[in-house]
Amino acid sequence: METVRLARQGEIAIATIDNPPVNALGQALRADLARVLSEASTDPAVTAIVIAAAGKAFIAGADISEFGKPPLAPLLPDVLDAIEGSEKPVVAAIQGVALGGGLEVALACHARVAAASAMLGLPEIKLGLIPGAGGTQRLPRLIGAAKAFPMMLSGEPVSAGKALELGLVDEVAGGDVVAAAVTLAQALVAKGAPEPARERDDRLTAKDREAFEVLAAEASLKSGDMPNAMALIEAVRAAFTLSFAEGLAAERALFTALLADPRSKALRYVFFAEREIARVPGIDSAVKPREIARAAVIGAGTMGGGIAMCFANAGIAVTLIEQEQAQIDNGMNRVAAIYEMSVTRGSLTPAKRDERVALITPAVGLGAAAEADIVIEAAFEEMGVKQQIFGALDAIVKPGAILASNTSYLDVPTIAAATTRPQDVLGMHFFSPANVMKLLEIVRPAGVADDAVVTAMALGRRLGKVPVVVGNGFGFVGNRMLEARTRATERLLVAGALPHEVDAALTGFGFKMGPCAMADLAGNDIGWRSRKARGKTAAVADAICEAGWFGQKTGRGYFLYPDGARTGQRDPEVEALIARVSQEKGVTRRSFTADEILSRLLDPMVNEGARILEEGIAARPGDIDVIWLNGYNWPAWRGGPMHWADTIGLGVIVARLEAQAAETGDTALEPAPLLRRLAAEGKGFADLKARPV
Ligand code: TC6
Repeated sequence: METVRLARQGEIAIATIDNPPVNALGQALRADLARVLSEASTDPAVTAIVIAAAGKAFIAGADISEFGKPPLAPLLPDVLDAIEGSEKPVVAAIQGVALGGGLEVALACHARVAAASAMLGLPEIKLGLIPGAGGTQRLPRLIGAAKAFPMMLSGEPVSAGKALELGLVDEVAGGDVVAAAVTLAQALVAKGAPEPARERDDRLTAKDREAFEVLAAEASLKSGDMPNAMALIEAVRAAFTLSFAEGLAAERALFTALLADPRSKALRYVFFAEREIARVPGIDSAVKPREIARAAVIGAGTMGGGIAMCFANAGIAVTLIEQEQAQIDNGMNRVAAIYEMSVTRGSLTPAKRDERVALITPAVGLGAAAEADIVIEAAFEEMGVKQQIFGALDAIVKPGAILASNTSYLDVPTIAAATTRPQDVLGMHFFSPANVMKLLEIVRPAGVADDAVVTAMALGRRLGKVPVVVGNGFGFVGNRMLEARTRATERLLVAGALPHEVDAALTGFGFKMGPCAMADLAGNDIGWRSRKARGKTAAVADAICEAGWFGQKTGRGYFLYPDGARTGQRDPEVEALIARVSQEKGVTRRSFTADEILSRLLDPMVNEGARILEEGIAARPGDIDVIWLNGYNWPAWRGGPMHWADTIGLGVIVARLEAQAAETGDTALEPAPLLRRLAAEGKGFADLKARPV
């Protein structure tokens, strides 16, 4: 099937790209584009060419799925060279998004017209790359490096209006963008095409260079673990120091090196994993969501208030329900205070704040949930409490309304059993703070209707979340794996590591926070209570709680937080307490390297992930990775725990787990059968097929 159609309007040829879903520049499209352009260029009846596109995107960029495979001719830079070298003016008619290679196509044209709603950007940085088809050379020539560099560094697209202001487009079309591009093409024929970007140097002034170097110096300080910011600086600098052709070659070399970098591979993997979650195995893609116009949230604590804010932020009316007036007043005050903080910081206007607060109706008593299309329960984490609420809701809410629990650990079918409508009951597990965190685990218990799950997914997306469907089981996916890491932390502390060493290993890996600082932030008493309820112990963590050191809120936990400090300091008393626990357990403490700590923290998580896959609690390894990236701050360029395990090699993980299991006698560290099988077959998690949860 041809991906580019050629039509004529008088003397103007119109090449319309049509390569659903987003006109990505795969090999077929590149070849068709090159062929069509050549036809139009050699047709004596044609005086100018418009490149337009059908569908929601002008061009979403290179086909990311081709990256990492042998390059197929014609290469994009060669196609662009032909466009720019055309003797007949070529005009881009941009509608929807022009991203990455898509914007580079437009930059190679002699002029650009954008629809008012178009968005233009070079997001390669987010994939661990830099523009690789001339973007770093053409954009500075068109708008100056001081403006081009921040666009490429942030990767954020700009609106058509902003693009006009920058000089990136020549015109914003009031009406039909193709018609406007045809008119502009005719004008260019009459007065001669403008200089192609590659021949321009008027923007590359000494002042522009100076401003760019200031920005480059700032960016290099912040480049952290990503090599591409430095590569971007080098490529943009080449626009000043090298000829256009040499600059292109330099950009290409940097781009090619980055393509092979494991950090970029991980980010590309994440790109597809985050889209894959929308396909829920076992549920037909034709199943339609139920309509959600009004919501209710039960419980106006930190979690419930945050969830209500998610609805208000998405423009959905929500009733926030408590048992007593004083509780709902407190909850509403908390919500108002959070909005106020955003106003003070300048991220929300007072008018928007008022709009959002007005969407939240406070109420006392479950009766106020009667009109809701969905009810989300965020009450106390105790089965009896949940069952009572769901039983009562069953008699109140209208037929077809979804009943969701925000439980983090409890058995969702047992909650559903308190109602007469298990087909409408599922879990919607938000993460704290609910109005900020992107992750949403949607728990699909046996017996829930497919359209209820699809509704929760669609709603999650409306709320700006990353919804992942998981199976029912203690701690679902994220918290279950977190518990494996928490147990690993305790083991390490008893064996000889200190809290700051454990945390440093994880922050060195790329996490923003280590497990000890995280526990101190969340409150050590939470885990303590949960352990006690389940009859579990953790000698170090329990002793810290018995001393009343609950974390930041009490000024000390694993670390000291004098005078309300947010960053902890080493606490000699805690370190002595840990040494005492080791002694009581008869353990001779030894030191651990950061690498040893890391594998002892992460390998058990991978093992738990393998069990989760075996048990059908997660549909795909990618779903687990998306959960850890969006809910637990796993560094995106490491691709998530299951991807990370694949990069290490499952054989290595199995050997390390076996050694740890033998050393500690902890059978939970024995490699999961699935992990063993994949390792024995020389495979990775990426070889697994999706299965229904
Ligand atoms: C580059 O251009 C480098 C050039 C140098 C060359 C030398 N490739 O996100 P959605 C698929 S780097 C392949 O759900 P939306 C996507 O997987 C690239 N596939 O839709 C999904 O497929 P599925 C720079 C792609 O409306 C479907 O399209 N460009 C690509 O929420 C729909 O996607 C970017 O980084 C692609 N480039 O958002 C832009 N893009 O249905 C990346 C999309 O089978 N893309 N797909 O799961 C985006 O930001 C968004 O997809 C969007 C559309 C804004 C275009």
